[in-house]
Amino acid sequence: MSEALVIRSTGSTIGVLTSDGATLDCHIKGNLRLSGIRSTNPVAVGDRVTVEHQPDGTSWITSVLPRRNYIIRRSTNLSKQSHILAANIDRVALLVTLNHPVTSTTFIDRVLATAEAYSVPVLLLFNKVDLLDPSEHRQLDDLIALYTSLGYPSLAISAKYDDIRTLRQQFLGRTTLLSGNSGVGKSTLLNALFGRTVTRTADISRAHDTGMHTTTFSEMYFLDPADPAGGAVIDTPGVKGFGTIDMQREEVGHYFREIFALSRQCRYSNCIHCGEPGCAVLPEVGHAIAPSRFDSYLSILSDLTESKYR
Ligand SMILES: Nc1nc2c(ncn2[C@@H]2O[C@H](COP(=O)(O)OP(=O)(O)OP(=O)(O)O)[C@@H](O)[C@H]2O)c(=O)[nH]1
Ligand SMILES: [Mg+2]
Ligand SMILES: [Zn+2]
Repeated sequence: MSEALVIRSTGSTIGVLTSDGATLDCHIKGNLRLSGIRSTNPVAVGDRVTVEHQPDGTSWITSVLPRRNYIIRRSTNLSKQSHILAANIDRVALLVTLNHPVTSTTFIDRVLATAEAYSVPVLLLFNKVDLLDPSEHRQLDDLIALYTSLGYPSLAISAKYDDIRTLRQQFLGRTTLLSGNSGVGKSTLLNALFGRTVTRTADISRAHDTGMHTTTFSEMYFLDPADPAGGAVIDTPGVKGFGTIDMQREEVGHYFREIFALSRQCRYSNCIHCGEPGCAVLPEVGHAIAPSRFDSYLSILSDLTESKYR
């Protein structure tokens, strides 16, 4: 029995890094699926696990050590099944593109709300800025101003063309989960960080202007292979929707920083800001609260209502 770090999850086998620096493919003990939170994957990249070696040469993951944190998403907004994207991470780097493909603000805000719920910091990377026309550049400036004002560090980048040296600093000494829609450039950024091709990338579809789901499983890469603490980046398959996990209706506002701040002045502590008397939030939509943020808030609320009546 030994301890190991999960660095690759393909579904059927799990790649781990053992304490003596070897990589190993493991199977998962069947009873592991029954324990813990209800998710499609009992073991995620970033997990620390115990491994048992069998006489026939196979290795089995027998338990998952307690997680410092994790990021979980539901496959669709209304699905009951959830999936752990990664565990024990220091930060999520969310890649978004204004165009080619379009990342919706609802998607951004759902990821941010989930990260708030699990207390994981987020870095917003607006990628492919080389493709933007002047009016899109203004839109980009507005979004960066909005998210920076909310306390989310936000950078405009071009993973394909930028000199990556400055950006590399952001990834040193911590474990970062790369997330975002398919085709936004997660794997391109990863390759740029390494200065060589470590993983496959592909052009987005010309017909649909969407990604091709090129990355099919999650994998952790170490910036300095000799030093796992020097910085790790987890590349993940692009996701379409980002279903938030089950929460109480009055809890949703806690995960939108500006809504939460104002909600302390609502007359009722369980106000959901949908027209209750004495609400301090609703009158501020379009003023202190960006309409796009309030729309995202409402979209999560409506998921909760729908799933309740199904
Ligand atoms: N113009 C431009 N193209 C980029 C940039 N970054 C990535 N791309 C291109 O976008 C396409 C998709 O990039 P990928 O890195 O495969 O995207 P991904 O996010 O890993 O996609 P999935 O693995 O499907 O989730 C590729 O053709 C890249 O060359 C950029 O900064 N500018
Ligand atoms: Mg990829
Ligand atoms: Zn209110």
